[in-house]
Amino acid sequence: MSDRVVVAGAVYDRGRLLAARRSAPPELAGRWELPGGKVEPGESGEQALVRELREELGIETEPLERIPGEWPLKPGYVLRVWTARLLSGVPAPLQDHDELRWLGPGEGDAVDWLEQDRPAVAEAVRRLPGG
Ligand code: DCM
Repeated sequence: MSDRVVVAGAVYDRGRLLAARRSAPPELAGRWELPGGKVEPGESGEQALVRELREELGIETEPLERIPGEWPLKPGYVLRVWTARLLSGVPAPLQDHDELRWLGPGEGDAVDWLEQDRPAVAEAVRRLPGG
């Protein structure tokens, strides 16, 4: 069986990158991630990303490009990451998160990222204007 895909977004707005602090499950709570979630059957990665960001944060986004690579999560799951542009809305922690932060250039290490997100975060920060 192939791995289940989890998609996450490096959401940019005005030169800053959005970081989200997980509130669940207990083993991940308090750590920061690029927000996203599982791809459902019949969805593309981009469609799942737009849906997850709408559900979890109440924002509309446009996926821009896939960050090359794929990172293992818990057994049977892999993480794929896209850069995405904020189109509308103000992100709010509606599900799964208890705090959000916009990180400017030079602030990529300001939060305690989940280990599995770090390679994609490093690449996303490099793509920030001035990053
Ligand atoms: N996950 C992760 N890093 C992300 C997004 C998700 O490690 N940037 C993990 C957390 C969960 C699983 O993927 O184990 C599914 O995410 P969710 O619970 O948000 O649907």
